[in-house]
Amino acid sequence: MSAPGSTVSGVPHLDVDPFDMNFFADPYPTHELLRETGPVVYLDKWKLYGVARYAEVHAVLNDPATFCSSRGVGLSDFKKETPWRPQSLILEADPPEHTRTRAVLSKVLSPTVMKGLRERFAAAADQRVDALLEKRSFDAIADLAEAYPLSIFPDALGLKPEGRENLIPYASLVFNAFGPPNELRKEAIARSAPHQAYVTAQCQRDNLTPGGIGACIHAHVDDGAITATEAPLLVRSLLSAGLDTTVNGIGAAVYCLARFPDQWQRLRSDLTLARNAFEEAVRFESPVQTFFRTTTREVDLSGATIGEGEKVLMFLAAANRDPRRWDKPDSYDITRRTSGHVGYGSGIHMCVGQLVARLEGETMLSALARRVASIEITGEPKRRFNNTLRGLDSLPVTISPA
Ligand code: 4IA
Repeated sequence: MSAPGSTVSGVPHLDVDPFDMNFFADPYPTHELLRETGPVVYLDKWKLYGVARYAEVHAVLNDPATFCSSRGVGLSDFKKETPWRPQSLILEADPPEHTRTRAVLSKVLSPTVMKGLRERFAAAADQRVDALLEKRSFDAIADLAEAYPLSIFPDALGLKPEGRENLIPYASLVFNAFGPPNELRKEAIARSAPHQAYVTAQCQRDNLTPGGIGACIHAHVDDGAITATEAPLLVRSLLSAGLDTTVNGIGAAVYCLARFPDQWQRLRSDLTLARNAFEEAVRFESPVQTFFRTTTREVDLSGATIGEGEKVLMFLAAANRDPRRWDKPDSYDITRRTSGHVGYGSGIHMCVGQLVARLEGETMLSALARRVASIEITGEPKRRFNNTLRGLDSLPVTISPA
């Protein structure tokens, strides 16, 4: 006999859809329900297991042999369905294949490479903030969170100027496609042909400027680390994962600092907090909200039995606010010890571009804190709906000079 709402394997079922608009509008009550219902839950709507507590999210991320990525990190199981685009050689791969491709991206996004980018990023951030101080009133999403990464990241990769308007729509498609076959996913894929064509072409060696990160990936063909067929797909990973994520991360940070003026003043009085203020925004808002794994065998997870070939949805955002792990989880505190948050994942797949993200976040928040006295929200923030990304579509603000 099993209790009502419970299966024989002891996993409680919930009737919630974590991919619908009402959920996106305010996910926090549902995150709490998911965490408090049990360490593992089953969501009937999409036939998937869910984990929303920090301990289980961390455990799943750190057992890649049991919870694999090669069957896709979206709802679609690549063993049963053809992927909507050629499989990523890093995100959607397991060891040993993953280890080799990861090493290449790790090298081209290393601390040494960041040293070469820092001055350019800092100058572009200062320039962007100066331009915004001229306007005083602007949209913090379009004019700041999007404009700043767009002014540095495509150049750092070595993309030609034409066609860059495809980058954000392409990334938005990638993140919608991780979700279930709802309207967001179906419409994104239906409109995807021009964005896919653009990205595929820009990943070719001939289309990447010498000295850029894209060209550095191709250079690893010459030393035998990867093949000429693999290189364009690894460039594609940076085009997929490197822009919309930092747009939403910077958007989250500005939204936090505008909503919590005490934290803004704290940052202004100590610029060395800029990097942690960004990191805390990544914990607090979790721009990448969720990810899946697929079980490679039957497994016991915190007392729940999960069969082979099941999809497990990790609620990174809920783990990042789990009161079992965090003091005052719902407070944005720029002096918090943020290490251990899973906003960049954890384990062997943990964000390989995290140093670029942090460099962008730090340079922008530092530029703002040096030059701006106040950030006031002057209109209704509008949410942008995506199956994986959390962020705003517009955030009207007025700033005053320091
Ligand atoms: C890829 C998780 C997200 C940031 C991501 C998206 C796409 C890829 C990697 C990571 O295409 O490899």
